[in-house]
Amino acid sequence: MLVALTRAVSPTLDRCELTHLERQPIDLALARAQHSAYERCLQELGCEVQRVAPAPDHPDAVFIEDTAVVVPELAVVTRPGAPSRRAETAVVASALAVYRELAAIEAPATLDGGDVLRVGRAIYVGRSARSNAAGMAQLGRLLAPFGYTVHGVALTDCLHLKTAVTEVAEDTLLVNPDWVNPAVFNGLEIIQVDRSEPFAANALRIGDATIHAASWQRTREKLEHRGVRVVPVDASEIAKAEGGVTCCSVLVQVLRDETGITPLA
Ligand code: CIR
Repeated sequence: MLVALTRAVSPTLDRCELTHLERQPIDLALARAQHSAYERCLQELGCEVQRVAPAPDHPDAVFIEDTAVVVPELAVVTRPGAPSRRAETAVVASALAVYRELAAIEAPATLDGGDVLRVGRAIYVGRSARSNAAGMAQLGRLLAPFGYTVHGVALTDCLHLKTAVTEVAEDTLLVNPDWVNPAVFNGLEIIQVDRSEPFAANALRIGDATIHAASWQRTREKLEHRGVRVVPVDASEIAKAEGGVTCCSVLVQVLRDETGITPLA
């Protein structure tokens, strides 16, 4: 079973962190409706959606992805790069403790989950303004015993690594080549976003389907042409907060047995 942790859209979303975007008005009611539709989409794709406690005073709490990196063997609670976001992690850690051993990124290291892309045993970490070298090194030390290798990836002009690249099918990446060099991902299939849709590289793969923001029609056509099953969702309001479809969930593969819940190896 796949558990998707989510967190409600905060009433303070319009005070979110912004790095590369100008602030524009966010329609809170629409943001909430889109977020609920996203959660329904996760359910329809077979996820058990578990909403953790809301954090109304934390504008960016809906972007739960940044608070944790989960692999089958461990959950690593991050230390987000934006100081305003550091208190978001405690509640997520409690939720994850049900399913995984926990580890944590410790100061002065910083790491945002949005900078971490896992493809098999390769962990790519964006060298962004949010994730520093110490964060990458700590993640590497925590995951090395399980056979993972961490690779730093240079980024330009975008917030997180997963703003620029995500996995959309087995060993197949959707990439914006203006923000990350596709040559870094040697040996993997590459699909490039349509040049007119720079933010279209953020997609969330669930089983044999890929959730993708509905606005990116040209990139969707490219994905479908390559055999990817795309499930479009409206994400206009979180996009104004510099978020995308990966940002709004933390996925945890679990196996329930008679004694309780056990992580899948
Ligand atoms: C931030 O700047 O932290 C939020 N406004 C957006 C975070 C988006 N998260 C993500 O891409 N993983």
